[in-house]
Amino acid sequence: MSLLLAMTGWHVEDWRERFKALLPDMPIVILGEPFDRRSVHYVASWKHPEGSLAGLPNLAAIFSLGAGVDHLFADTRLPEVPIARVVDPDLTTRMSEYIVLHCLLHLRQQRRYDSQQRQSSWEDDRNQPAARSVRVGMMGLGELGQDAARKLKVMGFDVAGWSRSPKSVAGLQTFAGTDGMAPFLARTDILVSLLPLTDETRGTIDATMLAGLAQDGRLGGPFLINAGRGGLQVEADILAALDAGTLKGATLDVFETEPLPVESKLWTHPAVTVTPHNAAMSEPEAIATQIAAQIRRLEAGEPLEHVVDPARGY
Ligand code: NDP
Ligand code: OXD
Repeated sequence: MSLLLAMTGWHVEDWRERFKALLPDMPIVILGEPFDRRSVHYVASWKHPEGSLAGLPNLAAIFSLGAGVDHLFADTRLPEVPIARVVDPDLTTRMSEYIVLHCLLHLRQQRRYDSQQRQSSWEDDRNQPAARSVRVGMMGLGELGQDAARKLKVMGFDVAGWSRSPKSVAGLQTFAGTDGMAPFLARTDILVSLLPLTDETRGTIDATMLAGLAQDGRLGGPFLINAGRGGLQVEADILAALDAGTLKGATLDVFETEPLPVESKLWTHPAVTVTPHNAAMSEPEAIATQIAAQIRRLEAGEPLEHVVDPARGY
C-alpha cells in the first residue's frame, strides 16, 4: 500500500522526506519514477498531469496539496474516489497575512510612497484615511475569507462578506448569492477575492463587477485584491478599468495563465502589484502532517475530513 506524490512546479523531494518521516511504514512513490500502480491507495496531488491518475485500481482517496481543488477537477479522467483538501491553520494564517498586508498597503498608499522615494520626493498631502472609514468586501466567506475578515476587523477596517449561501458571521455585514452582489459591491472600497474557481465563479471579476464597486470611498477609487484563482478574473477588464480610472489599483497573486506571461501588461502597470501565486503556500511540514493524519484516520476506519463536493466544485 503506497502514497503517490503527483505534483508539478513544487519541490517533490521536500514532500517525500516529510511524508517518509510521518508515515514510516508506507512506501512513498513519485509520479515520473517507476512504481507499481496496483500498490497506490492514496494520492497527494498538486496540478498532476491530466490523466496521470487513471488506472490506479486500488485508489481510495485523493488529497489536494492545496486548499483549492480546481486543479483536480480540471482533469477529465480523474478517478471517482473521495477528494479531501487542505484546511490548515498554517495555510490560513499565511493567507490572512497576505490580505491584511495588501489592504494596509492600499490604505497607507505605500505604492505611491515607493514611487516618491525613487524620485527623492517629499510629498505629504495630509490625506490619510482611517481604516474604519474604508470598506472591505470579502468575496468568499469560507475558511480563508472568514479568518482574513476577522483580522481585517482587528485592524479597524469596515468589513462585509459575500458568499453563495447566506451566512451569519459575528461583526460582519453579510450578503449572499446573485441578489446580494450589487449592494455588496456598492459598499466596497477594497474588493478581496477568496473564492474557489468553479463553473459558477469563472470570469466573475469582469467589467460589470468592477463597475459596481463604490466610487465614493475615502481611498479615491476602489482597489481589487485577488488571491483566489486567476480564472476568476478577466485581466483585460481589470486593465481597462485601471486605465479608465474606475479601479484605482490591484494586487494580484493569481492569473489567467501562470506563470504570468512576460508580455502581460500587468507586470509593468504602475497601479498593479504582482505576486507569484504564493499568498499562502503549502508548507510541507504543516500540510503533510495534516494529510498523514487523514491517512491514519482512513486506516483506522474513520471518515475523511474536509471532503469536497464534486457537484459544487469546491
Ligand atoms: P472554502 O471552500 O472554505 O470557501 C469558499 C467560499 O467561497 C465559501 O464562502 C463559498 O460560499 C464561497 N463561494 C463558492 N462559490 C461561490 C459562488 N458561486 N458565489 C458566491 N460565493 C461562493 O475555501 P477556502 O476559503 O479554504 O479557499 C478559497 C480559495 O482560496 C481556494 O479555493 C483557492 O482557490 C484559493 N487559495 C489561494 C491560495 C493562494 O496562495 N493564492 C492559497 C490557498 C487557497 P458558501 O460559504 O456559501 O459555501
Ligand atoms: C491553494 C493554493 O489552493 O496554494 O492552496 O493555491
